[in-house]
Amino acid sequence: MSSLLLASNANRKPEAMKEDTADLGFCPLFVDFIILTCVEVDFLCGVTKGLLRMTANKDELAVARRSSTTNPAMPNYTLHYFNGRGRAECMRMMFHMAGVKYMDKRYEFSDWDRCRNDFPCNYLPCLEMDGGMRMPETMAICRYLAREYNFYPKSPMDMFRCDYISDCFYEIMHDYMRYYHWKNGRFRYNMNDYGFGGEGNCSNYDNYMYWRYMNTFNRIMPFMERCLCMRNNGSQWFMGDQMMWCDMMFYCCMENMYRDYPNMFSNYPRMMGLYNRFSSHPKICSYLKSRCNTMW
Ligand SMILES: N[C@@H](CCC(=O)N[C@@H](CS)C(=O)NCC(=O)O)C(=O)O
Repeated sequence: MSSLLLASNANRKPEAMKEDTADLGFCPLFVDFIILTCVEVDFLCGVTKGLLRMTANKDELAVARRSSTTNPAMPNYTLHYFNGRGRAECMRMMFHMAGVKYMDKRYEFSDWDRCRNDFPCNYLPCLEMDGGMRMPETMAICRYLAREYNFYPKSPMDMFRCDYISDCFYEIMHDYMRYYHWKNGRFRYNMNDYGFGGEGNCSNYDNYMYWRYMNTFNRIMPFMERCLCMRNNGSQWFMGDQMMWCDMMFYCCMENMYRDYPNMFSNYPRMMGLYNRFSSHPKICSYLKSRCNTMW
């Protein structure tokens, strides 16, 4: 940030700079405002440094202002992800539950190498607004949507609880997804293809990745079962009598594992109940019936 400001000041005449600093302390040029606004956008959206590479333009600034909670006008969303549920499913669910239209852009693995440089951090999911800013990071996107469409509780303590529950389930999903990636973070398009991604065959890698997500699962699940019981004796939702984004995260993170291991909830009866309650909720049920049927 400071180096960017220095770079913009470097184009100015020394006299002008002297005047500015003498009279006004610091007199920013137009370009400084652009950079500052870009940083403000970056900050507002919780986006990492990678986005600073993008040049601010009118559209981006408009997007940043309009998406503020003080202005209810709805941006046009494009959700970029692969042709699977994976990390994007919770976002699709929130869009559906809130009745918000969005473009569900799905990439085939064969397209990915061609497009990956167009995305911050070179991974998906990514939420694009009005064809302008592209925001990375699953949890940042989910939190943003939950805040915008009222799937977040109101009090700071409840937000905290809703966050850690969501984070715990995402932790399990992250390790599960990692199992389907090479060590270098690239997707393993073909699961018969073992190894470290360019480092030759090594089934130890698979054993380790499998052990890792099972270990994470076993550490987190007992606590989540207790957490569920803390409100309404676990007979409703994680936050009590209202479904929040942590319930959606729970379902989306568990779905694939549950297909792989149908008895995974045998030690967690309250969560088994929640899973069934969630999938039979009328709006969710209609979503589950209408969505694309994919393997993962
Ligand atoms: N920290 C990111 C990780 C995202 C991630 O790893 N996405 C995978 C797909 S699930 C990906 O895009 N991999 C890139 C690749 O295969 O090249 C998040 O939580 O959103």
